[in-house]
Amino acid sequence: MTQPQIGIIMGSDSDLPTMQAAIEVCEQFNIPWEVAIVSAHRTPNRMVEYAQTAHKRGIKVIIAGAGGAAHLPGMVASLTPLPVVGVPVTTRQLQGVDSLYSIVQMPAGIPVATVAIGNAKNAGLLAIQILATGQPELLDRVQQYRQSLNDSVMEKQKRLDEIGYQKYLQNMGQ
Ligand code: RP5
Repeated sequence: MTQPQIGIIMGSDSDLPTMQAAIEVCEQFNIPWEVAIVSAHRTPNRMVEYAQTAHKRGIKVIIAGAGGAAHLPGMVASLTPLPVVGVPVTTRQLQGVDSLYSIVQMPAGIPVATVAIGNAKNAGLLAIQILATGQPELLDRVQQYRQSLNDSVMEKQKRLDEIGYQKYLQNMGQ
């Protein structure tokens, strides 16, 4: 089994459908990952253990997702020298604004790189880009990914020019 380089953790299994997108990015770039349920409130000792040992096990970046009183990313950041990417998970009552505010407002000295509410895909990409600073081959693949985004927009423009905006909207189901 290859040593995981990206650790993906979340406060509850109810966060997994959101965090799945980060796992998929790791798989897309063929970077070994691990996933764990680590709750700041329900398993505080496990959180401390995970955060203090991750770098010793070869993890290079931690992605931490949590919702509501989302203390996991910040607390993990306080316990690890690794970069931590925080994912605010959408909540029913406050739509994830609570999670965002909990994660993003870190005190100076202990940063968490916070992505948009529910955007675990960007968390995965950010983790890949952090890794890629020390891996030229991975950096090339990030460039290729960016080129594919560019190509897909240009394809859409071509189709828009060909069929016009009304048909384009119909094809979009609007
Ligand atoms: C947080 O509480 C978790 O990150 C999750 O987003 C939220 C709700 O957890 P469950 O009650 O669904 O386990 O700690």
